[in-house]
Amino acid sequence: MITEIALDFAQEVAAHAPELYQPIGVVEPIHTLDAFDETTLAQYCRDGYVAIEDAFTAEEIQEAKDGLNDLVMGKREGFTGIQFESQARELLPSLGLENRLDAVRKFWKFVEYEPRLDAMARNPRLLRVLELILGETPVMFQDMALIKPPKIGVEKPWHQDQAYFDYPLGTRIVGVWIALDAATVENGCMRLLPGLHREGPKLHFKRRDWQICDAEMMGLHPLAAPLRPGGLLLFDGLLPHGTPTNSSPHRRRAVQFHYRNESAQKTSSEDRLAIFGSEGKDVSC
Ligand SMILES: O=C(O)CCC(=O)C(=O)O
Repeated sequence: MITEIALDFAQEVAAHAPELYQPIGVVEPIHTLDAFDETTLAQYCRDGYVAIEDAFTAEEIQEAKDGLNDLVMGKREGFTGIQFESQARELLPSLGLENRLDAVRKFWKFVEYEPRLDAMARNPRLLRVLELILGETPVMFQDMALIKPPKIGVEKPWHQDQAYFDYPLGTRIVGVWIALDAATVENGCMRLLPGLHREGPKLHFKRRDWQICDAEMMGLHPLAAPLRPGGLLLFDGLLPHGTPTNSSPHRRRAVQFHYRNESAQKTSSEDRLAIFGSEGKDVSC
């Protein structure tokens, strides 16, 4: 059965300065999830991230893409977590149902509707690595996918993921970002700043998104994390990261899951904003 998808479009946002995402080098991935060991864990703790090639097979990646396609084609009754790119307003009517992914900005809360994406989040090889990092049973608490379609994919400004989550500082949070297409410097692969998670929380401002001030990030020296399809990036909830626009003709689909340690307790949004929020702190950006 096909259901009608509500057309929710993202707000239009200003362009970013290209030099905000100019990488000085690229990350060096390890090969396969099974290769993640104590040495890799030490590297993760020091740098705040680890990239892993060939974490998922070509079949698993195809299943995930098919899952996203079914979501945007309206094949999952009751699913509403889709936002389209603001620039897709004109494009969307001309796209057939099967090409609608090329207009999507983001999906969220899909695992309960799409078993193939749920299976990805519960992959045992991935959960073994997460348990090593978290020191406890991992609990997935957020599922999301930023699609960054060709030509119109917008920026995700520099931020720390923990600024979005109501968990107190000290909670172990790991983001898992999985490439479904080749993620390249040109089509908007991840940029990150190795080791900066150890500097702790940074103030976030409402600008093009809930983000770290451009002035604070300008002139720093990010690495880019190009990945083949099936590669993934694991990163700490306090690691500053972001992605530029995709003005290339190539797709850059990805899904991400966030995990916490099982015993973590929630905090309030007020407590989170007292740490990460800029409001009332007499600072400008
Ligand atoms: O997929 C992207 O472009 C960025 C994702 C990201 O950094 C996030 O949502 O935290």
